[in-house]
Amino acid sequence: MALRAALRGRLSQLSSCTGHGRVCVPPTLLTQQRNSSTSPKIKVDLDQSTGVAVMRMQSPPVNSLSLDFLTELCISLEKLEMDKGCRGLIITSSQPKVFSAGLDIMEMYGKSPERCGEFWKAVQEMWLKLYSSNMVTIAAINGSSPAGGCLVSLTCDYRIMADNPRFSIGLNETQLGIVAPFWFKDTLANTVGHRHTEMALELGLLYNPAEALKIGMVDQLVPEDQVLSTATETMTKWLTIPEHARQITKSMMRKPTIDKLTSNRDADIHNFVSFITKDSIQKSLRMYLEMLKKRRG
Ligand code: CO8
Repeated sequence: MALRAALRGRLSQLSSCTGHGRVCVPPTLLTQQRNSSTSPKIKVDLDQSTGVAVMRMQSPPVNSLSLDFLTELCISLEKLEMDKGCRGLIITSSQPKVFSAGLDIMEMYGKSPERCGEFWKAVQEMWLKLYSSNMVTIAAINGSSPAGGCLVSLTCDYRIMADNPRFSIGLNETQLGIVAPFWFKDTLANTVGHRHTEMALELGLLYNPAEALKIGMVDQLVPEDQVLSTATETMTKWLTIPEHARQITKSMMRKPTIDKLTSNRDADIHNFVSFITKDSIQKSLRMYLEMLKKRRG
């Protein structure tokens, strides 16, 4: 509990002083371990010789994005972003078969409005940090990646997915009876275009790897055991581009989408809280949770 409170305190410090990207960071964060950190849910290994960090999500069973998970993720990202020795980030999963199951549904079910608001602020913060990162970011998608898991992948500069037809990826929110917010929608539209986004979101489509490649939701498919090595090779190529030019170009492409959320954060939190706490939405979430359990049994 003490760790959780400390992490949350840090997250609120971060989000109050960072609009997004690399701005001011409390000095306490910078004095923590810089090269390699181990925490219960996120493991980061930075190779000093290449400047590439591998971030492994390791929260069994399915890397669902809980408030604690998001808080750790944001702190790890902030540390890497501030580390001049780190130029590239590969995000992958330590769990077999699952990259991330997306937002932790239990964070949205049966929770107080205050707690829902705190959770949503952390989701926003994660997206802002990832989407505006100055680092080259590559998603090494070694398992299924629905909803928020897909969003994490979409924030990256490049996506490599394991070519296993049992895995799926997509923004399936409507299947849960909930609505992906405008910045989820914008991130997908920026990647696959308006028409694919419209169909994907309305139908809550989950794509197998071949389908995801076809619409441009992922950039490359490789055998499961080559996902990380291919990500490392791809990173080497991206890092040969002059850094400043690449960063400005990335910012130019993404800034309008980022600005849309940063100028509407409070309203977006308010919308989320009033939507998710509705009885009808709570009922949909309960049914979805029951369906997940039944599918297992
Ligand atoms: N949150 C919480 N618990 C989860 C989640 C989740 N997202 N996903 C799975 N679990 C739980 C399961 O209920 C199960 O629990 P238990 O062990 O108690 O039965 C356990 O994790 C393991 O799950 P599975 O047995 O299903 O694991 P598999 O390896 O067979 O399958 C999958 C992995 C494919 C990831 C599968 O679990 C799955 O499809 N999960 C649901 C994914 C999903 O639909 N996520 C949507 C989350 S919503 C979101 O991210 C964006 C919301 C935007 C909000 C907008 C509101 C306005």
